Amino acid sequence: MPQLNYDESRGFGAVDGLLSADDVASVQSECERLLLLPEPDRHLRDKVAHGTRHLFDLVERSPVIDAIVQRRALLDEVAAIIGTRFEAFEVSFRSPQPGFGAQRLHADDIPKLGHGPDTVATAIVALVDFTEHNGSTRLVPGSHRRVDLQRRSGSLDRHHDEIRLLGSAGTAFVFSGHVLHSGTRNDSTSERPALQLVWRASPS
Ligand SMILES: O=C(O)CCC(=O)C(=O)O
Repeated sequence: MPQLNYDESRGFGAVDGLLSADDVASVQSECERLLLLPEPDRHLRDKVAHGTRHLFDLVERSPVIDAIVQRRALLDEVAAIIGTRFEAFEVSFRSPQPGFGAQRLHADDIPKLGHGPDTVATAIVALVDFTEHNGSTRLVPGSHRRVDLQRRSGSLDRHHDEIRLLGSAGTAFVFSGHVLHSGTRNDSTSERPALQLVWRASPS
């Protein structure tokens, strides 16, 4: 049985050191390469010149990132949230520049009404240290068990129980997709790049 970090009652966990410093540098350079592609070679949804830069469909576009998404330590955490049968639904890169990145608290799935297993798991893999000030992800612990809060997805600017996910570059923050969470405004002087991964449980 693997040693898991996911805390079921709070709806999240962190895998410290999922990526080594070399891995972080490789992913960063892959993303920089894709951000610099000429327009005809870009993905239609990519946003390379926005305040928050995005790249999409990275499993198909980068073997380096594909290999990271397959790491056992990550997939074990996902399985603890949504069971052992799942597929990656979104593998993207999100990088708010200074002054950008604020979002409302939201869930990555519709409100969960019943007591059955969660159906969506999300991971944010930090490509720089996540600090209080550089647009680190926040979440509301336990909100995956609060339908009243999930129904307010996209409408809350803040919640008194919210916490920041802080850690070193290479940490993977893994949470139930039903947990209210969001990016925050990057008040530092550098970009805050991260991989954003979402898995869905396969229908049984
Ligand atoms: O980048 C982050 O910190 C979280 C982003 C997020 O939750 C989203 O874009 O839906």
